[in-house]
This record gives sequence, structure tokens and C-alpha cells, in this order.
Amino acid sequence: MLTNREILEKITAAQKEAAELIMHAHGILAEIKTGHRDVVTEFDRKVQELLIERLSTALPGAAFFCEENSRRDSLEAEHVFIIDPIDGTMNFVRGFHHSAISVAYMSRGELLAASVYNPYVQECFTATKGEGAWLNGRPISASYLPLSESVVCCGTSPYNPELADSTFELIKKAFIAGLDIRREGSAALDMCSAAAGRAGVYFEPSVSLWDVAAGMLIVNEAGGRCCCLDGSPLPLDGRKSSVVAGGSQAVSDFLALVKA
Ligand code: 2AM
Ligand code: CA
Repeated sequence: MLTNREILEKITAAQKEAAELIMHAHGILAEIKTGHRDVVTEFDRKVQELLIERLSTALPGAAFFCEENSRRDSLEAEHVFIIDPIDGTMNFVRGFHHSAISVAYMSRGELLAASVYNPYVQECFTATKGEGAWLNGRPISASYLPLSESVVCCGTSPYNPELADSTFELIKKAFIAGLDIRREGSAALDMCSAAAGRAGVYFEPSVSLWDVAAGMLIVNEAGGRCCCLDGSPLPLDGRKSSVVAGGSQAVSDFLALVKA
């Protein structure tokens, strides 16, 4: 049986191999999934296939819960990998160079190892349960600052434009209450910015489990807090949810702002 650290090593090795597909991608064609803002490319599928292949070899019989098509196994399996092969697909398609490969390992409903790798700047955010969170092997911690001294990362949940009014109202409130806002386009990397204390808070009104599963463990292990916009725990059963993550003071300030 592999330890959580050993599983993390298998994940990061597979991510770094798959990152070559992203870095050498050319002729990127976006195919529409649920709507014109929700797209996929052949590279999303190739990265996912490579990760499934490598991680199945590392942990035979493991289940997979992935963003792209085919694999949505049970999240209650003893060994399950939650994969977003390219988080920030629109950034990837448009050449913004801000996307990540996000992989979480969960066993019996508990997140135990996680890695988010941004190949453009070679930043690898990792965590194992109870052991801490790291950026390229160095420990990271969430911010201790209040919202008033925080940069706030936000997401706009582009696949749900019906949420736009409430989202932009909240973004305006956060801009006024905090230092400034950022909208960078990858939920997984926004979670890691919160874990590393770059952003005091990240929030988005609707995300999928594969967008944030790895980031959840990384934020928690960095001493931060993550929850839904109403303060309830983030679901791990595959439902979409809202998300708030960051340093505990800034998150509680932000939750008060949501209610105000
Ligand atoms: P993707 O790039 O893998 O598709 C952008 O707001 C971020 O949130 C990206 O990480 C994107 O993932 C994801 N995302 C955007 N809109 C979403 C929605 N309505 N529901 C779930 N995830 C969403
Ligand atoms: Ca995603």
C-alpha cells in the first residue's frame, strides 16, 4: 500500500509528463460543450487520458472522477482520483498562459493528497492530509490578514450567466471592502493563490468538484479555510457549489459581506 506522500509523488510525476502536451500544443481548436463559453480541446482529453493511464498503473483498480466525458466513477470508492486535466481551458485556448492540471486523491470521502501544477511558470502546489501544503516543495500558508488588507480573486462562473447580477454585485462589494480584485480564469490556481497567501480570499458562485477538490486540501493544509458562500461545508459528492477560500480572518470577513 502506498503512503499519501508516495501517491502525491505519482500524481506530480504524471502531471509533469502531461504538462508537455500543454506546453507543446499547437493548432488548438475549441469544441463547444454545454455552451459557447464552455469548451474543450483535444489537449484536455489527451492530458486526462495520460493521467488516467499513469495513475491506474500506480494504483491498480483506482476510480476516476474527471471533467472530460468518459470517467465519472463512484466518489465513494476506496481510491479515487478527481481530475481536471486543464483548469482554465478558455485561458489555454486564447493563449493567456494561466492554466493548471489539478489532481486530488480521495479515499472513503476524505481528501488525502493533492497537486495543482501550472506548467507555464512551473509552479507545483501540493498537500498531503495532516502534513502541510507546499509550493515547489517549500511550505506555504494562507494569509492572516483581514479582508480590508486583502487582494480578492474572483470567478464569474461563465457557464451560468444567470448568476451575473449577484456575482458582479459581490465583486463590487469585495473591491470596496478589500484592496483590489483579480479575475484570472482558473479556479484551481485561484484556490492555490489563496493557499499561498497571495490572495486573502477567492470566491466563485458556481464551481465543479474537479475545479476545487485539490485546492480544498491545499488551502486547508496551508491553515486556511474553504466553504460555500453561505458558510456551509463544500460538498465532496460531485454536486456543483459556490466556493470561498482563503485565510480564516479574510474568509469570515467575506462571509459577513455576503450576508450584509
Ligand atoms: P474550466 O476552465 O476547467 O472549464 C473559471 O471561472 C473557472 O471556473 C475555471 O476553472 C472553469 O473551469 C470553471 N468554471 C467556469 N464556469 C463554471 C461553472 N458555471 N460551473 C463550474 N465550473 C465553472
Ligand atoms: Ca475546470
